[in-house]
Amino acid sequence: MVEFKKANIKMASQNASNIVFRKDYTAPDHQIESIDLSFDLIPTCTEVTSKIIAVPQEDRKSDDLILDGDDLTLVSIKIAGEDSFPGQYDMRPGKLIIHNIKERTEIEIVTRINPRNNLELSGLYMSKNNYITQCESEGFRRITYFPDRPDILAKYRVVIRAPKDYKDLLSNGNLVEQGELLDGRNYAIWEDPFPKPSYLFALVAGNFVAQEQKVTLSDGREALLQIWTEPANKGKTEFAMQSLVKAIKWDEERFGLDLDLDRFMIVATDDFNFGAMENKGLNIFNSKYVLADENVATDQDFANIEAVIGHEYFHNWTGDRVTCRDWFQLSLKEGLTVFREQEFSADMLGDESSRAVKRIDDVRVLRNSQFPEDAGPMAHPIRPESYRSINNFYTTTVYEKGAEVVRMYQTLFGKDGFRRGLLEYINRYDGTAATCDDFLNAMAESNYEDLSQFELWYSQAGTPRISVETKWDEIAKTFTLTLRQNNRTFPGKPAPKPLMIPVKIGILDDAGNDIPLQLEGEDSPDGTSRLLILDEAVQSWTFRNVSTKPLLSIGRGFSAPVIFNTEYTREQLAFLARHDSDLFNRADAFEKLTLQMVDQFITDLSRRGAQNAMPSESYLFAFEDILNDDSLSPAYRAKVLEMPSENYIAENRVLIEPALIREACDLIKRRIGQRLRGSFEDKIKNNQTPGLYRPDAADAGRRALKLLSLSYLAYAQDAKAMQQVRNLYKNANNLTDRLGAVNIAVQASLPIGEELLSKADVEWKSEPLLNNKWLALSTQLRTQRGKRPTVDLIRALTQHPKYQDHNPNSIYALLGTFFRTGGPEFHRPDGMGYQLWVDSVLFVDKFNPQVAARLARALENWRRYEPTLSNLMYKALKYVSEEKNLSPNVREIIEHALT
Ligand code: 0A1
Ligand code: ZN
Repeated sequence: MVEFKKANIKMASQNASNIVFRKDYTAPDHQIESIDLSFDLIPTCTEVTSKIIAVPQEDRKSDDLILDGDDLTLVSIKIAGEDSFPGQYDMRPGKLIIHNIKERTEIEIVTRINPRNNLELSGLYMSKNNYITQCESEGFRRITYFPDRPDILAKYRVVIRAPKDYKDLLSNGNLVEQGELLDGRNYAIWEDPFPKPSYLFALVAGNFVAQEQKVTLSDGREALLQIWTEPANKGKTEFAMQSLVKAIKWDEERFGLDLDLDRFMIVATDDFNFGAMENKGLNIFNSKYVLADENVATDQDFANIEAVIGHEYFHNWTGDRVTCRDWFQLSLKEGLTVFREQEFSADMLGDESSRAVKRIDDVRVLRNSQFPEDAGPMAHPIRPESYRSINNFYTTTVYEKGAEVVRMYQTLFGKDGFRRGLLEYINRYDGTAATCDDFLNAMAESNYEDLSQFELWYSQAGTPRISVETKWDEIAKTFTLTLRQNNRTFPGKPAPKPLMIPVKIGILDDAGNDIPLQLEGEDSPDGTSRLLILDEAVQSWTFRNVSTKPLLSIGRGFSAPVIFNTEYTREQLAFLARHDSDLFNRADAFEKLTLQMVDQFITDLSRRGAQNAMPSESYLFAFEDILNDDSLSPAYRAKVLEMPSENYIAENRVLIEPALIREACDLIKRRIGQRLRGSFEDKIKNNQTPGLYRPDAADAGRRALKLLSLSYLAYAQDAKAMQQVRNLYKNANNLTDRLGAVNIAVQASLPIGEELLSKADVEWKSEPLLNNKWLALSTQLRTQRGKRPTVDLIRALTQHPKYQDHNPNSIYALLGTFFRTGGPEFHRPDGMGYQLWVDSVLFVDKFNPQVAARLARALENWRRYEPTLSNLMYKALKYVSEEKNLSPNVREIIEHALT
């Protein structure tokens, strides 16, 4: 039993002055017209000279020009060409204040920074010997003193000087000059014609190879596309390049938005805190979202690359050309851009069934991680009201729920109406910094709609719950639907108001066909799917001419980010899973059916061992029916029949008991594997993808259905399947299959699990992407009786050569995955899992608070766990909270968790 240090010191009280509130926003007193930046790149002592033109605003409150700065060594300040003297400026923590700026003034500031020591990966840092920047959200202040806020839009000119072995010197905009200096160093000068906020500044210096391609834009202009990588990664950028070209074409066609630059560059780096960054004209990417070939990337990675390349490219209009007034508006660019990315990916898939798979996936992300966030201590509206560290608010709420809110405009106004509203927004705010209200108003006004109630989606947190009641009057042939919305209340906040919720419904007759829908008061039926607008606490609708027993299909296509509390019987769910014309809802019905069964298993297991429990015949029938339905694409079948994740099951339970959830899932998979052996074997046989590897949706779908089938058989400890897993690992011509095989072996605790893992350890050499995949796979090893606990192995792996202890990808792959998905291996009653969490959070916080804060979030929902575990989690959180030098990032997370 681990004893966390005694929790007897009072938690440091929140320092109110460090909290930023949305209501406190004031416009800047000075704008910055332009900035000339010059860099003398030296790893431990880079000199940065910044010449800004500050312009006082007429309605200013003060003549003080306030500049932000963090971790900078100030060398000199010149004001209007003269050396400054004492009294002209003041230094405060994090600020440099220059007094008396009453007219347009040039200010030159020289600072020194240490990129080599910058392990936070914010500002200018080094990845091996390359220089990289990351400025969103507040990294620019770690490069020079500047008003580092998104509503300051300036023109940038950048001079980069570097030793002669640095051949590639990149920044935003156009390359105006490059060459060799007298002392033999190289230099390059870049000018960005578009004014931009500081968070979009980027600089990259190093030795790279570039894949290049020219595209002709819709207006006939030609643009140069470049993807820069380290030489060792040459040949792995073809897919990313194709994705970029597709994204450019898609934005032209769908929204009429053209690339506005002559040159668009992407750089890949292994050292990056997030996925990628939309710096104007110079996107910087985590290499896992750029590099791909059949040996380093899985089908999922290929799909992710297309999505992230699209996402960053789409930011060029929604983020860069129109940016955010302040960081509370983050969802203005992120929710919108995630929505655009989702639509792009869906359009690239084309057919209805693949689009449904994409929608199911996106909704699973939302339900798996955003719903718990909205129900937990970090709940916030998509436009938060306050923060201590804005970096903690790059959340699934801001991104994914934000995207659902944007999607609802399209659901309300149709694709054309949405496009009209988006273009109106861009027209109104091009070249400026806007707010969520601006977006809503542009949408409302261009569609002649009053959206004042819709605005509540931006200010109310929590997932709305809607109770559903139906009544069929057989004689009158009417069907009445009553919806009641219930929104989460927060102590100290005003009572929530009813939201405006688009609810798409259909009604099935007893043969499973859609009934034509005719509301009371309508002369004739109109269509078989209807969009109802729920905008009161309780509302009813009555449909006419419903002559056979009806069954409601509600929230088709997931028309709003809400939870419908329905009371379907098992038979009704099975019926919907078989017949609903809406493919999303079909999958949803099947998922509900599975969740009901899991609940039953958990109850049985906790009461009486119940090792003989069996899924019901009707469940097995529905399962097999879908599995064998060749009218459904393999990808869709694989998606529907995949067991819900343990986390999602946990999310749906009142009390979380990780060991029981694991036991129930394993048992169910074993039973399904035993009972449906023939059908699974048939799927394995008929879903081979011979020949050259292609990452397209059709082949990927076949691989998914084959791996799913193999997995169920493996859980049944089927001898033939074990041999197939081994052969698949050995003979696969692609990583999806190879990794799939190890994953199955490890998760189903096959005797060959450890053997395959050690093989992969040796065979997947010297490739960071593969190292991380291997680390993540290792976290899935199940602790077997009498054997070394997985948690010990994870701790030991932090010393493994594949693990880079300062690299975010490594940390997320090993520790992040383990804390998020480790189930009972992490949630151990002896506290060893939480001890590793404490040690990791504290260790990482010393050099990278952003990454540490993300790890820290793993325990925030501690209150929902069984008492033994929640007690230990509480102690672990308390222990971390007592660390005096905790970063504000981690402190914010821990304090939220504990209050
Ligand atoms: N704007 C990027 C995400 C991003 C945010 C913060 C970062 O560093 C702290 C890096 C990237 C996007 O949405 O793609
Ligand atoms: Zn984004």
